Amino acid sequence: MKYKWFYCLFLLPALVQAQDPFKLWYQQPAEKWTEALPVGNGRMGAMIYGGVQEDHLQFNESSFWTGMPRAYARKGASEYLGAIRKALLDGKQKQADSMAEKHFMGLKTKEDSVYEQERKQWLTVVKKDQHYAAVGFNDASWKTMTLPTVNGWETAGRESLDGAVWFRVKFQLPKEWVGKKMKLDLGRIRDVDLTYVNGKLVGSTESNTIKRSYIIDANILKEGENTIAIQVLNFYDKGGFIGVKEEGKIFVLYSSEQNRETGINLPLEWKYFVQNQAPPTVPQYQASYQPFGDLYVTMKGAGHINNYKRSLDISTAIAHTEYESNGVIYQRDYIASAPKDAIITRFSANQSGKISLIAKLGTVHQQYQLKKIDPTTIGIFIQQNYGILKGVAYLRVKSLHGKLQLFDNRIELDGADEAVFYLVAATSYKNYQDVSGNPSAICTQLLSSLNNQSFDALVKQHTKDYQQFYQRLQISFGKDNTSIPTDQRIKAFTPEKDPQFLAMYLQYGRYLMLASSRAHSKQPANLQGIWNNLLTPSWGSKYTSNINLQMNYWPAESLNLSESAAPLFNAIRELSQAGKATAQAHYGADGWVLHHNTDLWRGTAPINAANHGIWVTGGAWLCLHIWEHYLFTKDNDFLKQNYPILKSASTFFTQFLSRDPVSGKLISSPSNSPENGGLVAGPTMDHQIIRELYKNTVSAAKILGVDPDFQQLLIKQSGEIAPNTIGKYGQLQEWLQDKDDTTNKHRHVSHLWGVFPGTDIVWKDSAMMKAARQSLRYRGDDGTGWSLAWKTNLWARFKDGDHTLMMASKLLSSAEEELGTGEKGGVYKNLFDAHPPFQIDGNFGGAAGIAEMLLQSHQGYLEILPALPKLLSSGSISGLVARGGFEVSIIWNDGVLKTINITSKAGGNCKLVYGNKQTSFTTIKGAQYVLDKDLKMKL
Ligand code: FUC
Repeated sequence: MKYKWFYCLFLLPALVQAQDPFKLWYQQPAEKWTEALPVGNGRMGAMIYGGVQEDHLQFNESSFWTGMPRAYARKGASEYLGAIRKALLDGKQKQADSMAEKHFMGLKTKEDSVYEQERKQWLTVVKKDQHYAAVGFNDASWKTMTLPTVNGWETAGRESLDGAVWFRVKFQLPKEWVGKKMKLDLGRIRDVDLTYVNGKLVGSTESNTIKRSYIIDANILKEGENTIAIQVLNFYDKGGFIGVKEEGKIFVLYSSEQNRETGINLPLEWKYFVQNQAPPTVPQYQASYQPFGDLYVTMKGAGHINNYKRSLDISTAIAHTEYESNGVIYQRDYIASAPKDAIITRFSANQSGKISLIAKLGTVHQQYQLKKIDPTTIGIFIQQNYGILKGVAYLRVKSLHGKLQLFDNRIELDGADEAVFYLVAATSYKNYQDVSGNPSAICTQLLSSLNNQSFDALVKQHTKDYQQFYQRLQISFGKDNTSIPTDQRIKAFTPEKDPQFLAMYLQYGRYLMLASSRAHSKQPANLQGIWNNLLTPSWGSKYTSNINLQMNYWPAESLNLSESAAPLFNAIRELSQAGKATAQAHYGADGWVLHHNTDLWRGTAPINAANHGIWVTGGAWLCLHIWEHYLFTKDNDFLKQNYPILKSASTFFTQFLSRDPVSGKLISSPSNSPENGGLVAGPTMDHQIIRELYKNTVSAAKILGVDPDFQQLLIKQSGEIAPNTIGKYGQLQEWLQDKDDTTNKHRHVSHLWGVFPGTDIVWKDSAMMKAARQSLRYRGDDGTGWSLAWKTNLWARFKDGDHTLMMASKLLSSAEEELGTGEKGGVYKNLFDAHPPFQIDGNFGGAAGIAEMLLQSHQGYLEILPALPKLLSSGSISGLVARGGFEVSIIWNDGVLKTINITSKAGGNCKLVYGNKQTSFTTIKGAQYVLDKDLKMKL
């Protein structure tokens, strides 16, 4: 019955269907960031716009964050723990919340009271100097800005500008308006404005939300030229004139007796002057991931263009742009090489001497220097406004023929046959406690390791490296729609017409994983993977650990990219150290704890607000990834190395859990059911996670033969934790009390954690499974990107293939509404997941969910095609991985299994279930087993 691998090799070609490379492609350059194509090597990432006259690569480096090493836990917080718990048990949620808000949140970069003082002082200084408002002030030397700046300074060439900025404009008052009381509308201004007309203060407001509308007395205005001067004071992010969304008139002056439509438009070109750009820094709970730099390549003399195309081949990880101009075909290839840890791009043409260009480095950070490093290299040196880290990037050019000149701020090349650019970047970050790195030295060393190798050789090395992972898994769902560009394909997508798009989405998830999380990067994929162009990205582009960070790694094991989880394990190890201080300060407990967010500096204390920041099971959930890595790989050394992390996490809960006087059960308090319902005692999700942590810690201890007493303690406590409960609507209760609101469509489905990704609720307890399913029905089928992805996985675990497919298809719908400017959960043109805005968890969770339809292995056996939708009735997949260390290939046809091929990577027993059939056999490490639709071993 046992088959050595060489016996079965001949069967493999049948399983792995030949297919076209998976490509994203477009007929026009990217206009928006979410149209640009992402490349990455785990540590560096870039977004490629592919413009003809000017190409733009916006690039990132995974350790470039704001902030610095510091303490996050609030000493003395634990003194309030008892009182907060008691208030919750007494039903006084508001009181518990305000006490927690005051005494239990983690530390910010500075205390709010200190900041208020600094802010007051700064305002006094900058407000003192108002002579810029005078009518006679000469503003000839000031620069010009077009207003409004709807997205803040960032779109007006004044990125990262915080501080005091003066604006001036002149306008003509018609004769017939003289003597009238007027109104001046300016829209929203961030954060404070002092508005003057002809030197007189007419209004001042401090608010991000109030639209400025000021009355101007008749005696202030005069016929002919009048002057408006505004001092704008901005403290953090998106300063300036941000709030004019109405069509038609923007800055309007009108008679106070009439409506604004009768008014005159003020000019939109304003003079401006930066008076002071050092306001006190705003306190932050955690740091933000930062953009690094930009490479701009301007093509000299680009004429009329034909046949433009840009693409990203995810089977080779090569991006490409090409077009024809004046009979010459121009080509650009881009790779993010992991072996060389560099982004490399080649500009070439099919005729010699046609490459003439100017290449420049830039950044959205305000403090930077440009410098020629050597005859073929320029560099950029960046200092952040809000952090300690320095960033350095070097750009080296290697050209074929032509005239090459380098200056501090640019590379100029004329009449060359081709140009290859090597871009490397590094920061002074060494680890979360050490920022003594030398980024220039790292850049020099990275460039020297390129060793003068040809572009073709580097591409070959890159492709080989990438494909060793990528090619492990192949998938086909049949029909596709690749003949139309990807932006149109998204709009045309239905699973009937283009099932292969779902296969591509799965592979794209794998591509993004390899691009944003590789062992050498040390940093896990954050909320945006590795790609970010904003100084103040949504949620800081950090690591939210109440679903998002974990979801990023859902596909890592099952989709055969186990090595990509290495940065996550690195982060967990560091968090398990950093989280000890929080466990002590906030709970007086041993072990480690992580709340709902973390950052580069491994903050573990509660942040944002008591109603969702005090949530204790972020670290315990991360421990599931350690255990699952073991289950999928059976790597005993890994388990041994990481067991102390599980033990320490469990230790925390053995001391943290408290007794509910009503039920007598152990409960988690204070906490919340993310991010729904506020601060409570005993949310269901926590109990599921803690039970799972205990179970896995006990299993690990048993395998390693250690800690028998501790095992007993965990087993005993586990039985005392408040159990899952079915409520009055047949739902799985989200809280201790039966208080679920069946109309609540909240994006988090936290109490279903036990169904997926956990295993606290499985089909063995079909009543509980059905209650969980009922809860999901109540929550509905809509959601943010990641919420759709979670629901995809849940419906797969409920074994409802058609519902699963419906959810996955929603994930693949266009995020950009046809009409208007709205966005919803779905995909952007570059197939990035939209929360909205862009958040990468949906890409990863969605990829995992598609696989979950085809194979599940969380119940102690491999279930084949557990949730196959009717519309995916024929297909094949090879290289899926199941718990137990089995690599699985499946072919199915007309909704029926045809063949399974299993490679045992660790030996051991293999139990298979397909429909109502099952079989079980002992495997030998390295051997392959082929079975038919009846689960009979094939000869
Ligand atoms: C959690 C979610 C939000 C968002 C944020 C990054 O707080 O509730 O929807 O995804 O993380």
